[in-house]
Amino acid sequence: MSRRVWTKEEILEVYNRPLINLIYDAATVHRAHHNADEVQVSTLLSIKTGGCPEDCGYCPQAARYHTDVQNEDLLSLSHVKAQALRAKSSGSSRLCLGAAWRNVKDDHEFDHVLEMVRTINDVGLEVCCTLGMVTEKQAQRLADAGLYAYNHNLDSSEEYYKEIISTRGYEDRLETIGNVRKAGVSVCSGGIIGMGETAEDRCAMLATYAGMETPPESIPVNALVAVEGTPLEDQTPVSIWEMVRMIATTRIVIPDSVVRLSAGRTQMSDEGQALCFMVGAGSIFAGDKLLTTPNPDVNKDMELFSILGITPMEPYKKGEQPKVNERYKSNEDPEKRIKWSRPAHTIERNEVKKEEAKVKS
Ligand code: SAM
Ligand code: DTB
Ligand code: SF4
Repeated sequence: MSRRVWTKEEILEVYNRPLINLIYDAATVHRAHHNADEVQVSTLLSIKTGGCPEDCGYCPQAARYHTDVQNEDLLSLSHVKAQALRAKSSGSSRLCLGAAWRNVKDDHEFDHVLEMVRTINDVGLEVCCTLGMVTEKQAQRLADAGLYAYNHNLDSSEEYYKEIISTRGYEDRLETIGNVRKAGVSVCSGGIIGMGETAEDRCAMLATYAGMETPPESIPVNALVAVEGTPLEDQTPVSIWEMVRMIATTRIVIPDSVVRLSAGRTQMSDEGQALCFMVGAGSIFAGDKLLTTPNPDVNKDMELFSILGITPMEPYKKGEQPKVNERYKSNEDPEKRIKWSRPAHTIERNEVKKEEAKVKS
């Protein structure tokens, strides 16, 4: 069945419907396309924190803003594995690794991230990464290491984006999303509300997503977390009604994607979050920290799930577990991998040791 094409104006009409009707319409669409009593839960882990060269106006990790974020180097593999096991035991089906990078570089740090991806995939959790811009080849390497999803947000409309970020363009973001898609990795891409944008900007961003050949499988809707020291520190927090409108509108115009109720939940009441689930939110980030800012306690989230009769979704409910490609089991770029040019070559000393071991056993 072909999908409906939505113009920005049509989406705005949906967004501006009387709220009581919008809630009903979105809840109806949600139930026609999804299991409304199941919510997917992801844990976020900042694997490389702060010191980012970009100027995203909302971000506490940009080096040029003076926030309280302490820079941290890439985490160790054992730390990441411990966090993966912890996330799994607390009910998450996905671990999302975030790095304060402009883009991925083909260096030893990327090799290390590939190791992290393999390790988490082995633990039986879906693995998501958000590492900035990626080339098609890098996205393929992540896929071959067992990556399930990649997060890269458009953040706002193309027009308003320019007010928020100057160090890379909307086109760059679209290109990364395309590269992820070509690598066969599930796309997670959404935006932030509360940055001073208009309802038209929010709907224009949704029109871009709805118009994609394949819209993102996951669409995070973040409410700005206004962090002291960033250019957006004085933004008035969005009301819960705006969040409900945004989630409901996303639900109606992109019915098959999973809408993620993302940053900003510490400011929301249980009842407000319940409305978000009602109108179409099908996933959340759990754990007491997002990347650098606070998030509700996971026990509190599970209590709310229990009140609402929601169960956390099992991993791989919406897609198969990625297979690790044998060719990429080594850290090195296959094209640069050194070939053993003397396979028949033997070293006498080693042969003697082998013989000695045989005699002893
Ligand atoms: N550096 C990578 C990038 O920009 O793609 C990955 C990490 S970045 C922190 C991921 C996303 O987090 C951003 O695109 C933005 O949508 C969201 N984000 C960052 N700071 C935020 C804030 N203060 N409030 C809400 N969302 C935020
Ligand atoms: C997304 O859309 N929201 C998450 C995730 N993708 C990476 C990040 C929210 C970050 C909020 C600010 C912080 O904690 O630093
Ligand atoms: Fe850097 Fe990502 Fe923050 Fe932008 S959002 S400053 S790219 S960490």
